[in-house]
Amino acid sequence: MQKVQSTCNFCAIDCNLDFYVEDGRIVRTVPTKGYPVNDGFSCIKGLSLSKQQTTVKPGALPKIRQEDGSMKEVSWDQAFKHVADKIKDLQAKYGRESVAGISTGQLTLEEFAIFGHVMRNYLQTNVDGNTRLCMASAAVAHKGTYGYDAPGYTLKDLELSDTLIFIGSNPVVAHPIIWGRVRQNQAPGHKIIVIDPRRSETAMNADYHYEIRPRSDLNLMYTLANILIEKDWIDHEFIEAHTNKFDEFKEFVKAFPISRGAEATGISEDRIMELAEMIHKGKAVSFWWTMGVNQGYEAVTTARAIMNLALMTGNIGKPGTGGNSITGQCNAMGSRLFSNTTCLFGGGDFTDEAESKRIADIIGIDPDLMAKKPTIPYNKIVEGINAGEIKGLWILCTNPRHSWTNNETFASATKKLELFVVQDIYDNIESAEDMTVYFPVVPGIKKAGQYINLERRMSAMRPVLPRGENEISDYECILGVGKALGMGSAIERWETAEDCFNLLRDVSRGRPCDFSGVKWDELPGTHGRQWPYPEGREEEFAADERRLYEDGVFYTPNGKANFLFEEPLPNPYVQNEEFPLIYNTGRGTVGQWHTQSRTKEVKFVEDVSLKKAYLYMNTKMAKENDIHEMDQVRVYSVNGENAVFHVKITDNVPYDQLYAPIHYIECNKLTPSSYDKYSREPNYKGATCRFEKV
Ligand SMILES: Nc1nc2c(c(=O)[nH]1)N[C@H]1C(S)=C(S)[C@@H](COP(=O)(O)OP(=O)(O)OC[C@H]3O[C@@H](n4cnc5c(=O)[nH]c(N)nc54)[C@H](O)[C@@H]3O)O[C@H]1N2
Ligand SMILES: Nc1nc2c(c(=O)[nH]1)N[C@H]1C(S)=C(S)[C@@H](COP(=O)(O)OP(=O)(O)OC[C@H]3O[C@@H](n4cnc5c(=O)[nH]c(N)nc54)[C@H](O)[C@@H]3O)O[C@H]1N2
Ligand code: SF4
Ligand SMILES: [Mo]
Repeated sequence: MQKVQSTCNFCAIDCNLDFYVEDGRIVRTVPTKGYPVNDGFSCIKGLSLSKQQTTVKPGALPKIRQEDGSMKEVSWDQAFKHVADKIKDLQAKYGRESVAGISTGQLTLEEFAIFGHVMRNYLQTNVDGNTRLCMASAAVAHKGTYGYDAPGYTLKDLELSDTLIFIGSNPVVAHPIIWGRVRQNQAPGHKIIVIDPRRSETAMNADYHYEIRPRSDLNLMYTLANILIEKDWIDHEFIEAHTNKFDEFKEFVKAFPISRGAEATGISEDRIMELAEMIHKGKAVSFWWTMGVNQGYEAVTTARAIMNLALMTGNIGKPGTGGNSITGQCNAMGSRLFSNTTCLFGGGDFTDEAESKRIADIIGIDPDLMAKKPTIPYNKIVEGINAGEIKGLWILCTNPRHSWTNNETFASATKKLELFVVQDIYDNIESAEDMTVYFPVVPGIKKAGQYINLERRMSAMRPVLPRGENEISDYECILGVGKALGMGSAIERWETAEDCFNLLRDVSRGRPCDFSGVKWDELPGTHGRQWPYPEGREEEFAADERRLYEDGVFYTPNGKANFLFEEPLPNPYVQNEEFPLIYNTGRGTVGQWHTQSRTKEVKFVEDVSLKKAYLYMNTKMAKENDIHEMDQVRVYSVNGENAVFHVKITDNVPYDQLYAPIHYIECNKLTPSSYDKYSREPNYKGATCRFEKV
C-alpha cells in the first residue's frame, strides 16, 4: 500500500491528509498526524475527497457546441485550436477586451498563474476571480492598514488568545479546524465572543453573543474605539512607535458616543461597555472576521475599523492577538498574490514599471506584453457581457450562474456570448447550460501544485491517483490554449507546473511573500512553509508556526501601520413597508460546499441535506403568518426577483430577518447588484425582502 500526503482543496485551512492507495484506488484517508494545521483531524469534506475517484467521468474528452445545439466530443488539440482561433477572431473584430476570464481561489498556484499569464499578459484582457466574491474586501483593507495583503497571524494564536472576538464569522460550520483549535485554548479564563445578527452555530457555543443589527458593525467598532480612548485603555507606546494618523482617528471617533453605537447596533449601552471592558482586560485579544464583514457595502472600512482596534490596544504581532481575516477558499491567499488580476505576480502594482520589467525578465515575456492595469472587476465583466461589449468568456473552477450576486444577470449574460468556455470537473454545473466549449479536467486528487492557506502556509498537492487516457489537468489545458494561440517564446518557460512554480519562486524573491526557500521536490511530506521563507535564510525561518509584525514593522513606506477611517455610509437597502425583512445569506452545514457540485456527490452528506432550497424564519414570525415547518413561502427581494423556499422555523434568527443557505441556486436569485465601493465585493448579506405563504 502506498501513502501520499496531499492537501485538501476545499476550505482555506488546507488540512493535510494521508491517502492510502492500493491498485489505483484510495482505500483509506487519514488526516496527517503532526501537521501543524490540523494534526490528525479534518472535517468530512476532506475525508470525502476520495469519493471523487469514482464520480468524475474518467477519460472524458472536451466538447464543442454544434450548430444544431448539441455538444460534440473532439480531441484536446481540436478544442485548443477552436478556442484559440475564436479568441483571436473576437479580439480582431471587437477589440482586445471583448474576451474575459473568471478565475478562482480553488486551483493550484501554478494554474491560476498561467491563466493570468495567458489572459492578462499575452492577450491583454480582463480576468477577475471568485475571490472577488469572498476576500477582496480583506485584501484591500490589509493593503491600506498593513501596507501589503498580509494577514499576520498563525493558527496557534487561536489557542493562545484569552479574548477571541469573532465578527461575522461562523467557524463551527465554515472552518471546523479553527473551531477545534479554539477548543484547545488553554489561556486562563479565556472568553469567546461572537458578533453576528443571528445565533449562529458559533454563537451558540460562545460565552458572549452580541446580536448586532445587520450592517451596523462599523458603528460598533468606532464606538468601541471611542470608549477605549476616553477610558485611556489604549497602548500609547505602541501607537506612538508603530502607527500613523492616530490623532486624526481619535478626533474622528469622538462623533461616536456610546448612545450612537447603541442606537445603530441595537446592542444596549451596558453591553457595549461590557465588550469594551473585555477588550481592555484581555491580555491577548484577537479579532477574527469573515464574510459577515467582507460582504457588505462598507466592508473595507469595517475591516479597517477592526484592525484599528487591534492596533490601538497593541494587540498585534504578539501571541494570541491580531486583527485577523479568515479566508474562505483553499488557495484564496495564493490567488490574491499570484493570479495577475488585481496586482502583479507577487503583489506589486501594475504601474510599477521597474517591478513589471523585473517580472517580465523572469517569466520570459517582452515587457510590452505585461498587463498594464488591474482587471475590471467581476461586476463589470458581467455587465459588459450584458451590454454586448464582451463576447467571449472563459470560466474555470467556479460556478457563477449559482454563486454570483443577483444571479439571473449571469444567466442572461451567458446567452449573449459567442464563446463561453467552461473548464470544470463536472459538465452539469448550472453555469454549463449555455457553454459553447467544455474542458473536462481532472480533480485535485490527480494533480500536482501548491496551495497557500489562511495563515500564509504553502503546502503541496500531489497526485494520489494515476491519470487515465485523455485526462489532463487545468495547467495543461491552459498551456494547450496558450500554445494554440501562438504564444511561442512567451510561454516557453512555462512547460510544466513545476517550471511555473520555479518562475513564481523567483518572482517572490525580496517581496514580503518571498518563498524562494521552498523547493518543489522538498515540500511534499513536510509541515508546509509559511511565507516569508527566503532562500539562504532557512534556519532563521525554520519555526513551524510564525506570525508577522512581531517587530512592529509593517509594509507601509515608513514601516508604520495606518489608522484608516471614514464616516459610515447610508445603507442602500433599509427596511420599509414594502420590504420589511432583512435577507441574510451564508453557509448552511459543514458537509455542504458552496454550489454543491462536489459535495452532492458525497452520499453521507447528500443523505442528510435537504434537496430543495430552504431558509430559516423566526418562530414568532412563522406563527403570525400561520407557517409550519417545511411549508413553502415565496420571497420577494428588493432586487426585483422572487423565489420559493421551504421554511425551517427557529429562534436563532431574529424576528425581522430570514437566513438562506447559499447551497441552493435560489439564494442568489434574490441578492442585490450592490458592492463595496473600494473592493467591489458584493453586498451578499444586505438585501431586504418580504414573503407570502405559497
Ligand atoms: N461547510 C462549508 N465551509 C465553508 C464553505 C462552504 O461553502 N461550506 N465556504 C468557505 C468559504 S469560500 C468561505 S468565504 C467561508 C465563509 O465563512 P463565514 O464567513 O464564517 O460564513 P458565512 O456563513 O458566509 O457568514 C458568517 C456569518 O456572518 C453573519 N452576518 C451576516 N450579516 C452580518 C453583519 O452585518 N454583521 C455581522 N457581524 N455578521 C453578519 C451571518 O449571519 C453568518 O453567521 O467558509 C468557508 N468554509
Ligand atoms: N448569497 C451569497 N452568495 C455567495 C456567498 C455568500 O456568503 N452569500 N459567498 C461567496 C463566496 S465567499 C464564494 S468563495 C463563492 C463561491 O462560489 P463558486 O466558486 O462559484 O462555488 P464552487 O461551488 O466552489 O465552485 C467551484 C467549481 O469548481 C469546480 N471544480 C472543483 N475542482 C476543480 C478543479 O480541480 N478544476 C476545475 N477546473 N474545476 C474544479 C467545481 O465542480 C465547481 O463547479 O460564492 C459566493 N456566493
Ligand atoms: S474542508 Fe477545510 S477543514 Fe475540512 S478537511 Fe478540508 S481543509 Fe480541512
Ligand atoms: Mo469564499
